[in-house]
Amino acid sequence: GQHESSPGTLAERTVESLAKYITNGKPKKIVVMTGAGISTSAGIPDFRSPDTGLYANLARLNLPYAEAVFDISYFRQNPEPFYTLAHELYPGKFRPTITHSFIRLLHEKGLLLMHFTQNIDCLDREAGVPGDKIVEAHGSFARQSCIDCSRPYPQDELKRHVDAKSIPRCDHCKGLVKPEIVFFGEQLPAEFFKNKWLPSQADLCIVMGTSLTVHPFASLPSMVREHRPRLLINKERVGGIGSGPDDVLLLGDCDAGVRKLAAACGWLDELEKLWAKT
Ligand code: CNA
Repeated sequence: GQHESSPGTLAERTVESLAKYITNGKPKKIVVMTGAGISTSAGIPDFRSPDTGLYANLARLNLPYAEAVFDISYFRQNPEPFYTLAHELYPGKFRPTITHSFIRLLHEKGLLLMHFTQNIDCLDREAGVPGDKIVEAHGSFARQSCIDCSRPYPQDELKRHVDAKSIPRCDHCKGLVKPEIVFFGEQLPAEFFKNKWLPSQADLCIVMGTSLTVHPFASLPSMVREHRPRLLINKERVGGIGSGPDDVLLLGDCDAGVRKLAAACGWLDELEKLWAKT
């Protein structure tokens, strides 16, 4: 076939070849990039999957357009749809997936350079990935503040409001309080810009569960240097990954793809045990 004498780093563009590359004893730096698709099996809907995605199910919130629920100028006028959603999605209700545990396993093996995630669900932390190995590119529910005076707001107070489906307001200026998740029209956190060059240092990049449609996150995989393999584990092909001589595709469910890769590396038992303890 045309890949038999591939000019790339991998002998073949297969999971088996990739597993040999990962486990060949030479130190490896792996950058993982993820999105909502790694949390759907935990029960958290993604945005863009037809039928099951949030955007397909927002009609009940009477929004002018689906993205309005995460639009900062819309939120100023009408914070209720966002807080309805926050009530459903607030961390603590969901168990990390085996894909989250796989990212932790990479860390325990000393292979994880950084996990860049667009997710706001904190499931990577809950799976035991340390905070200094995570860039929450779109923020998270871990902090909240006033959208006018920027004063921080106590976590337990916010949680009370989210549970009660009421709208929290700043104690100082009465401005609206919002979890520090990045809305459309808002700047990404400084930690994203501080770390976004890291993919250029990676020996391997693993992209999972993202449509790669939100910028600037979507440009991270293109920062990986030539001849460094890129693996895509996703239901659909995205971001042009799959055409390079060292691109490997595992199309389908993330958890199944991660199990396949772990098995090829000889880590499957270890991974299942790690996940069972989570
Ligand atoms: P998206 O645009 O909804 O894309 C999800 C991608 O994952 C699609 O390509 C799907 O085909 C794919 N996918 C879905 N389920 C699976 C699965 N089980 N196995 C493999 N692939 C699957 O989501 P993105 O993350 O790319 O979009 C960026 C937004 C979504 C970010 O701003 C997030 O904050 C936001 N979001 C986050 C969460 C969360 O924190 N869990 C949930 C919903 C949306």
